[in-house]
Amino acid sequence: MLGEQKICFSGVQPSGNLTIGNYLGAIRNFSTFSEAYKCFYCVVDEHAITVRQTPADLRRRTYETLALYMACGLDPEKNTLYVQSHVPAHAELSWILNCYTMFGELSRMTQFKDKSSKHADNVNAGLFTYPVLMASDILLYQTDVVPVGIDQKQHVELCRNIAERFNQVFPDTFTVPEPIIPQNGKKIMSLADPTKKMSKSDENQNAIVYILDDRDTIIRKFRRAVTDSDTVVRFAEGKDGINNLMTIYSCFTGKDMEEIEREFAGRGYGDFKLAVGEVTADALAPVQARYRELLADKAGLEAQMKKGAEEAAYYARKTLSKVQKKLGFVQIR
Ligand code: ATP
Ligand code: LTN
Repeated sequence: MLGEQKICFSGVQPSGNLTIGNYLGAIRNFSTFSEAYKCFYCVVDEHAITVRQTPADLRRRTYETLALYMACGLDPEKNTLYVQSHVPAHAELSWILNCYTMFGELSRMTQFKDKSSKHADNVNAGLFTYPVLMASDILLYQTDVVPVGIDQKQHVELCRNIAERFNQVFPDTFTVPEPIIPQNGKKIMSLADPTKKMSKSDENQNAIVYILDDRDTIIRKFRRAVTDSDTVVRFAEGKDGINNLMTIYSCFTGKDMEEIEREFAGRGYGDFKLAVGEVTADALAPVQARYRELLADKAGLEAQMKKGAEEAAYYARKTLSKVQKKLGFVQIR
């Protein structure tokens, strides 16, 4: 809470092209909070460098992620949209919270285990303390709700533990946040291996549908999606590929699983895959058009970054000063 206002915070890494998993699990839901909450949506570039990035790509993707936020319906007048590295308080609080986070709890994070096996040549300390920076993002704004996909639930729970631990020593410092996970779309699976999360850093391009893929590419990728040897469109255990496609279809059409089963009764997987591709392409077309306009205006995006960073820094400073004072750091401002 900030005064009377409830706060919503979330972030996306500019670590690759955004997928329909990022869209359905997170970004699409962000605008639903804009009326009832004060919302902060951050492009978390400092998180992205926990794995190696090419500087020119990171820079370009930072602009692109901000443009996509706006293209997905986030009005910069109603939401604070900004870039993490533009607000130094994130990194400052992160150091402090490192000293209130246990080695054992960080060792249990499944994302750390996954990423350290994927990047075995670069298991850096930042990859390990990643969730502490994420906790700092959230706690700096006295956040009440954090809309994320289910893969981030464990990190939000750790953030709650850090906040509670700190509040026990220094009462009333942080609001303890709740994760908000969508019922439908919380974990979109890879099209190539539907037992794995669709991830923007997957090397197999056929596994991923990007928000910015053109219509033909989207339809082709869905046509190639791995399913099973059955032929009936039915949501059931053991049918991971079809379950995933039905979930995507349901997210884009609003239809529930029974309606979808009825709609495709007596029709094969081919028809169904084509329909999933078409509804996805139709839903993404307006986002893509708006995105292109926004990205063409680089100066406009920079002005937006500046305004967002100033707004965010104002609130972030307040929490950081309060924390520093409580800890016994000498205040000279
Ligand atoms: P990477 O693959 O590089 O780890 P990521 O896409 O998992 O990246 P972020 O860009 O930081 O990570 O994720 C942004 C948001 O998208 C988070 O809230 C995350 O939970 C959500 N998200 C990511 N992938 C999926 C998915 N496949 N299904 C649903 N939500 C997802
Ligand atoms: N770790 C998140 C991205 C992220 C985030 C946040 C999400 C960084 N800081 C704060 C919510 C709130 C991920 O999706 N990989």
